[in-house]
Amino acid sequence: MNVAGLAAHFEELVGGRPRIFRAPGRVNLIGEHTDYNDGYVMPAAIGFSAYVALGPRPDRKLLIRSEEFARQFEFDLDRLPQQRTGEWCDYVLGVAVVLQRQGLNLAGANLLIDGEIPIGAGLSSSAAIEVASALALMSRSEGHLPLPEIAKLCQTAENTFVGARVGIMDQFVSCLGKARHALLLDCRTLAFELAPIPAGIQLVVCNTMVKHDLATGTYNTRRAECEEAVRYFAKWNPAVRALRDVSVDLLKRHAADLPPTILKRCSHVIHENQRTLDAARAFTQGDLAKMGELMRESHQSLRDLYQVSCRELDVMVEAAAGLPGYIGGRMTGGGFGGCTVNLVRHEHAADFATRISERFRQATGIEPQIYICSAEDGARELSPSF
Ligand code: GAF
Repeated sequence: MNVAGLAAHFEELVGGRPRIFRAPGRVNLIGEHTDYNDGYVMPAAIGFSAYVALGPRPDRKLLIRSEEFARQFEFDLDRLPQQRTGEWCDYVLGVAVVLQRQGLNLAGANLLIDGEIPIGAGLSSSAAIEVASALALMSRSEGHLPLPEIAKLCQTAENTFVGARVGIMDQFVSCLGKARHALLLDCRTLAFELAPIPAGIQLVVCNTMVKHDLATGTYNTRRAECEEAVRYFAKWNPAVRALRDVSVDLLKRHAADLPPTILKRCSHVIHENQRTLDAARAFTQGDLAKMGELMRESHQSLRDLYQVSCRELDVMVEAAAGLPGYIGGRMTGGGFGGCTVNLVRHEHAADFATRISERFRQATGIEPQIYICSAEDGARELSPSF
């Protein structure tokens, strides 16, 4: 449904012209599973978005509907559930709860949510719904928060309410992404730089159609493994607060003493941080060969050391090799399914999409979806100009 269609449907269901808020999904070019280790990431916001249409209510109720799910939810703003319901509305409700906990006085509203980001594809449909909901709900309060604070608040909602211990990357780039740029983010300080995507390069996102679900165990297990490593290194150097503080040298010195699994996890994170900084430099200098090499190394490390890839993601990465215009690619996002991201020269992008689909289909029997994307702007209110 397009934005005008969403507004028309809102008018039909609820009456009155809504305000509409949009927040994009993202693709991460490099820097995977580094955000919750206080490290570096380099995502870009993409053209798939979540939309929230909002209209005021005279009472203190929050009515939440979706274009995708039949069930609708009604809550009393003075008695919002303080624990997740296990339903799709948790992403919106969690944001409302955290806004209230931060002292914002919310007012009654009807919300209609629409999303075009494939769910469970690792393109951050949840973060986009959270960010669009935060903008919408804040528009019914007197408070105003800057975008980095909104990103943090949405992350808190996902951590404490939904129960997925995600880092800050997805919410941050959904808020602050910029058209034609990737965003190099220091996840400790939230300082960021925009890295222009070289002219003539297209982001081709290939969906394996294998769904992943962050709230289920393995993601949180990886976080716990990183925390175990931090506890170990902090015994030797109390300045170590996160894997970000562990140098390659320190890692080498203690490699023999670490349990093998923990060694693999920290090797990935520590080298991935360096790769991300190197990639940002390569990108800015237009050194695409270097960028491609770093993306390939990142994938291998995620596959062999962090162990968050899966057969279909590996097949999709291998299927890109040697195709005309291909610069580099890797799995993107949390893993265990979802998408790969590929840098492809613009003039070859359509052909790349056709040929990688064929190769993937032959190897797996699965019909993939391929999205030829560009980097887009972060979240904002669309109305009244939509
Ligand atoms: C998911 C999480 F939401 C992010 O915070 C990040 O950890 C990513 O997985 C892995 O890099 O998208």
